[in-house]
Amino acid sequence: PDPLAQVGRTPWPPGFLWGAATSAGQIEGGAHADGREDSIWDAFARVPGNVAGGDTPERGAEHLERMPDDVALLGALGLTAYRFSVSWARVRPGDRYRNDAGLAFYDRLVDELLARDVVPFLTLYHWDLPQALEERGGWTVRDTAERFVRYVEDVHARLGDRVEHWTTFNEPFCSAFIGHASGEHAPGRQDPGAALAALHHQHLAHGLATRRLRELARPGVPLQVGISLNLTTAVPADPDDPVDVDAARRVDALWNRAFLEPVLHGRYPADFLADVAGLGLEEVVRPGDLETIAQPIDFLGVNHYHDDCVTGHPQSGPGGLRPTDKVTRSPFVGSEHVGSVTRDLPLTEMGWEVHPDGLRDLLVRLGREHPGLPLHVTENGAAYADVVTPDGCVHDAQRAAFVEAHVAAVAEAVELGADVRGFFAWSLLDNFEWAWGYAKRFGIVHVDHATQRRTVKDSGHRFAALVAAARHGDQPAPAGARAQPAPL
Ligand code: GBH
Repeated sequence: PDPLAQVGRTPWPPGFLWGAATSAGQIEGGAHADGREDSIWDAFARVPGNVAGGDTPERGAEHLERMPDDVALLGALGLTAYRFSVSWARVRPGDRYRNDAGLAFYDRLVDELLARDVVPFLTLYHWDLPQALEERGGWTVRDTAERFVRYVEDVHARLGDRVEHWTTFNEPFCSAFIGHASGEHAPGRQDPGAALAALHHQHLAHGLATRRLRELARPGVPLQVGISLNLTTAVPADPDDPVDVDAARRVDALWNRAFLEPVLHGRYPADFLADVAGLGLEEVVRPGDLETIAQPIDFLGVNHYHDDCVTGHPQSGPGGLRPTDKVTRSPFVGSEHVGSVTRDLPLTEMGWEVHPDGLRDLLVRLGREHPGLPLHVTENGAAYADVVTPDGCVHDAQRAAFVEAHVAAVAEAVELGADVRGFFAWSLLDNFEWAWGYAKRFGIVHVDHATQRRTVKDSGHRFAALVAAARHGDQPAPAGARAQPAPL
């Protein structure tokens, strides 16, 4: 089927948000501008060996200075929403005081977005804890959850009159387990107990902040609060092997249900509790916490890149270790014997499987299992190398095909009844890809890291055409909404 025609026919809910996503620690740069102090990623990246090529987020994509031009790009692509995150270390340097100069940047960003009719979709925590708090125990201590609420109050005081969509956390799985168990991400700890404490304290911070945001809501300003989780479909490598079936159950528990169940239902799954028994979770959960965590939310953010085919016989699968696999500790606390295997699917440069049907099936399943909970695809995208031609064009045929296939998969999910309200491409810009530094590109807009020049890639043009088809269907696009913006 022709994807453009397909998305043009899809009954997208009114006001469906078509956006692109970024995060502060990956694009802003200005690590020490306007009084900002280190986040854990600034400190982590300075340690040799932690980030590929010795890259640091110091410059990012220099978005701090180039923000108006970047917002103009969103407009040129015909997007209706922008998902960005706020840097705690910019708003409360060292978590000591409210930094109005830091907040002023987000104030200007929101005004710039609204002036272009782009809906601001704000994330409060995308992995960048102030380093000063890490030195006091970071997410392993309960106090950090309380301090998070003070930070949220400062952000809301400045932006709450204009921002309707608030996401508390981005992928707490990664900050808990990749940050504290496998240690590939900041703060780089390798301690299962620390990972479980971080998991629980982020949940608690989510609940406390959600409750506080409701108290702070201003009359006449609608407020929608949610959380973005990286959810996956875990498939056993051999469906007839009970060891692999158990591995898939463990990954589903650790990756999906240890987040969905506390947030939506105020309980940790019983099988998850059994898998991590004795590793320290019991010591940090206090009476009443789970009630606090289960504040009603208005939407669930779904970040989806790939599914996972898993085995309980590590490295015994058909693929074994892939060239992109780094040999590190397992992020799977209590299930360290579980490993991933590669199926017969194309892979991106991250070594992640390309499987758009997985996104469709995940959205349909979430819709069935959690009726009444609107969904936003808050991230979806792919790392591939770009081909920059002498005439200044950037070709990325594989990413363009990836975007098209995934938008079509979301269209199918909508037709199958999933209540999806938005889709955000990861990412607007090539950026600091965490432990991979600038070596991996996810942008639909190319960034020349030497000159910071932006160029819309073929995938950006393709996404713009899909969005125009979705928004206007068979109707001609209104004047000013071009399906194929000229390269900028
Ligand atoms: C997102 O997370 C991030 O939100 C974003 O900042 C980032 O730039 C983007 O993706 C691209 O990486 O269990 O150790 O084998 C990525 C979601 C979830 C993908 C965990 C890799 C496997 C890690 N990730 N997954 S592991």
